[in-house]
Amino acid sequence: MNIKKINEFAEYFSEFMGMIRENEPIAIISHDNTDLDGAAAALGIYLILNYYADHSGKIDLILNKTNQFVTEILQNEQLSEEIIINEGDIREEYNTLIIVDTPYLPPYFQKEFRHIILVDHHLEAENNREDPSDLSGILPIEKILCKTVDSTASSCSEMIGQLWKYLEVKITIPPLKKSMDESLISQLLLMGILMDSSGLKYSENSVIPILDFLIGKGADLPTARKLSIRDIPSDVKLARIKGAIRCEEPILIGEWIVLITHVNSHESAVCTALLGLGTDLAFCISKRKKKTFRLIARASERFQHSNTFHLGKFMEKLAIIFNGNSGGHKGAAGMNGQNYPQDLKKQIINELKKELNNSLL
Ligand SMILES: [Mn+2]
Repeated sequence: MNIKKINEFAEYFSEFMGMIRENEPIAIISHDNTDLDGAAAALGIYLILNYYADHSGKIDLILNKTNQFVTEILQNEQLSEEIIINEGDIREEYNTLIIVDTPYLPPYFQKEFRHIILVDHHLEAENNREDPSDLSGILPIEKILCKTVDSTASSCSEMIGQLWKYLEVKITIPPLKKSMDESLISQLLLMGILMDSSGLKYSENSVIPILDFLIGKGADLPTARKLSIRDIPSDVKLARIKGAIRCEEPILIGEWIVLITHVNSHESAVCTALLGLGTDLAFCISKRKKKTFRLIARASERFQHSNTFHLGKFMEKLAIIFNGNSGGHKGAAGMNGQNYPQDLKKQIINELKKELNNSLL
């Protein structure tokens, strides 16, 4: 069954909740290294099932590999008890697996399950791969009971917010249990929306009624905004400032501005900060032991979309010159090399000019 619209899905989901048989365990999971959007969406589904499903079997909310930020929030809000964090506590098999915010099965989830319900806002898995022939981790299609994939939604949290809103109107009977703190879950969903949409920058108009609903449930916009801002650690701030101070004069190649600098650590944060200053290409070197060095580079969005220059490929060339290894993409790449020469910056810029002039032709 392939349902795309969230309201059709909500209709299906309310029927699903009426049908689930007792004592058949359900698992709710998200992607590895779960971000706030994935965690909030999973918590939202958990709340909905606990509210409305006449189900006495166990519903397991499994978020065992959350990122640092989410881990801190879940601990602060004392939500850790609701959630299975250790792989050892995951049951051997589930009747239904509800997976949110990813079209891939996380590698840690190697348990048995009969059916899948998917709620996601990423592109279809098959279109999303760099290598389309690599199907590892793709959800087994034959097990998918129902899926809703809305790539116009800027977050999975807003899809779950809409599901909740729809059910609240549709299901007129009072919720079965009111044990979970709905203002807390609506707050987390609001934070998930803000996080994935970059403060609503990528949102559609349809998000507004969902925000209104969540605020009605107790979410608070200024609080969500405040909690979503993470302070940058001091060592990263210092590296960024030192990186900016140590920049050579800006180099102009065609219309593009290039900056090159050096620090001891956090080179990628330095490069990102330099892009924030307005440079198009940022390079940051750090000296390592035994005359080795590491070079990180980043390109601005506009630069990446305006020519064929590929930072990853450029780094491959530098890695050959400096006897090292490299890796990366069009807009972000790194390499390490040996025999740090005195004029390293000059050599990098010379190579860049050759390469970039070819791409600009
Ligand atoms: Mn997401």
